[in-house]
Amino acid sequence: MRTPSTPTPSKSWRVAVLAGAVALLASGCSTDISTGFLTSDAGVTNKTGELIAFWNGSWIALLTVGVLVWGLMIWALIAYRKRKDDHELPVQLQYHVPLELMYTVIPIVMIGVLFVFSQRTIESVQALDENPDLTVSIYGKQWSWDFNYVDYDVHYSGERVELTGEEGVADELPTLYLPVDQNVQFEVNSRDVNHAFWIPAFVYKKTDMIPGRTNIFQVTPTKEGVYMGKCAELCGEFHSEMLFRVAVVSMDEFEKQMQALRDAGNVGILGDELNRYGNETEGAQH
Ligand SMILES: [Cu+2]
Repeated sequence: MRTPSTPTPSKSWRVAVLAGAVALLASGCSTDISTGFLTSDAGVTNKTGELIAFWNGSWIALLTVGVLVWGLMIWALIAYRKRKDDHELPVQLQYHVPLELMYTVIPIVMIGVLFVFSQRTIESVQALDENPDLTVSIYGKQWSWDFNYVDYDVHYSGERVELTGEEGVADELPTLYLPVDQNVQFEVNSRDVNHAFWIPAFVYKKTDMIPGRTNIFQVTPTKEGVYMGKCAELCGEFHSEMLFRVAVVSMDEFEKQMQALRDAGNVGILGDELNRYGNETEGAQH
């Protein structure tokens, strides 16, 4: 019961909450329905197109089923509610074989369809070409990244960037350079604890970085630009600052960057010898 002294939420308060929610949604998601509200587009890599198509197909199918099921539930609640003076049990339907077959077979078919599409997409996205154009070996470490450009025998060793909230900090993030339209093999590893290598705009996140184990995937970036990358596995105190940037650049620019690393003396590969536990087998057991 509401006493007169209890303030009721005013209309403006409700409008403010609604406006806030809309602003949050608008800033957090792309508003483009064709990408399924993902902050990417089909042209970013050779694989984003099929991943976005799979995502869109899945959520549209699932939402359709959801709306149908919720609709039927609400309809049944209303149509078959208990009426006044109605004290009879409704018609009982246990051991109704056709009905039970229906609600067993339909979900199996639905899961089967999702399974086939998932499997097809996974196989295609994880396919490895025997001769990638470029190999980068990447180590996650508390709380930054080492990038090795294996074919060029140069490396870049990142350091954690403190997020102070001031402008310009993003420019200091470790940057992974990738040449556009080249099939890149990523070999990811960890120096200490589990991390995960994630470039959200590439719409692909399978690559856990596990000490003592090399995970491999390939992707061809097809659109020049700067993308954000991050660690996607809670890995300790400064996990949130384990960030990097990915610059997809022309081949000319890429070669220039490789030369710059060589000129800076960053020759050679930073391998397992820098892992916290010395060698990878030992590291895996900690
Ligand atoms: Cu991490």
